[in-house]
Amino acid sequence: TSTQQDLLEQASDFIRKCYTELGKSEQDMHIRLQEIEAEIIMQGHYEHTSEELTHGAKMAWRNSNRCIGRLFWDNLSVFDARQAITTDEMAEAIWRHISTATNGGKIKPFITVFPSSGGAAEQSPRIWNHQLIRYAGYESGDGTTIGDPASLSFTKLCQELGWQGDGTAHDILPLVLSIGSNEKKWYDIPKELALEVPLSHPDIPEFEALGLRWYAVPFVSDMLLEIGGIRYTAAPFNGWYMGTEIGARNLADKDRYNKLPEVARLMGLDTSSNSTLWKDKALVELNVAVLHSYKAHGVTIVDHHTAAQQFMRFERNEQDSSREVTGRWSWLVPPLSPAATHIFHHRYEDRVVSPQFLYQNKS
Ligand code: HEM
Ligand code: NRG
Repeated sequence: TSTQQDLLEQASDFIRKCYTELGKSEQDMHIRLQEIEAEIIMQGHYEHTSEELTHGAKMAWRNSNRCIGRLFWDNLSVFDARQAITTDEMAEAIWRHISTATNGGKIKPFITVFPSSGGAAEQSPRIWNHQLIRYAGYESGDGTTIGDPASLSFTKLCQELGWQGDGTAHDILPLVLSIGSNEKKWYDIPKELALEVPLSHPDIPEFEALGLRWYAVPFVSDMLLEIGGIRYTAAPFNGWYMGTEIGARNLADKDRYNKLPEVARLMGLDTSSNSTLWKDKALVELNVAVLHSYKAHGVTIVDHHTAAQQFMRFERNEQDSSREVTGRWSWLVPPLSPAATHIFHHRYEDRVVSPQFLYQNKS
């Protein structure tokens, strides 16, 4: 059939690239391609070997146009959780991922890959959290928000499922899983797994009193991993934070924690006019506090200047390997001092290359 033909084409495109990169022989490649063709004809889909899965996931990271952290694409470790067929088994695999990747603060990039639907979308495993660890957001009576406004709708879903938060600004949301069309199940994240960093500033002692904190590791959990036409709907991954994600966006955006006014007040800045650049000054010190605190707690983090330099090394490596670097400028460029990085002064082609990470429907 035509869908089988499509799948075979995508599979063969992937196997050729993958086996060439891994230095395998023509013969190995042909044997494998025939095996895959037979599998597709017999069952409508095929299964990756663990070697293909691992290299495919690395390629997907390498092809992530919005990611500045791609220098380290070949250092991704893969947990193959394709045998997990219940949500309980998924949760177990996720606890292992969180604890191994967090590694006491010395963060290691990991991805856990759950079963692909095998063509039948009704069987797909899903993680409904945007990130495995994230703070809840609650609407209080007066129209203000407690916690993370970005989590408002997911927090409501959790409450409908029967979860109850403490109502603080830093309640860690539960893990919400489902398989196929079965009902969603929620799991409290074991407290000791979620490493967090309270924020302080190296030379503003009063900063600590703001009570700001953030979790150590970003585990993106709602994207689909596509390798050679096979779609993994649950494949949470993590690297470490770039400081600006927290200091220039999560804590600073007006529709997130909106902390610039409080930081400015603490610094004694004149906020009566835009032209005092009080927002810019507050942004810089907030970002200094983020980098300082993660470092002081032994939690891996990268500043945006270093990340941009690492990205430049990635671009050179790719050129040396005769691969084109694709990218999305508007995401690669850091939100703080963008023009101080080379990225600002370059152009990037935002072309889709497979294997890749894709957005998928949120309900
Ligand atoms: C996006 C940094 C590891 C895949 C991003 C963004 C940053 C970043 C700053 C933009 C996020 C935003 O603006 O919201 C890093 C750093 C890493 C790392 C410092 C450290 C190792 C990884 C890994 C993967 C990955 C391990 C996958 C295996 C992606 C993808 C996006 C992204 C798919 C786009 C996310 C979206 O569209 O929401 N990364 N990353 N990154 N990264 Fe990375
Ligand atoms: N901006 C989001 C996280 C997105 C992914 N960032 C990474 N990914 N660093 C935030 O929570 O601020 N990673 O895999 O390391």
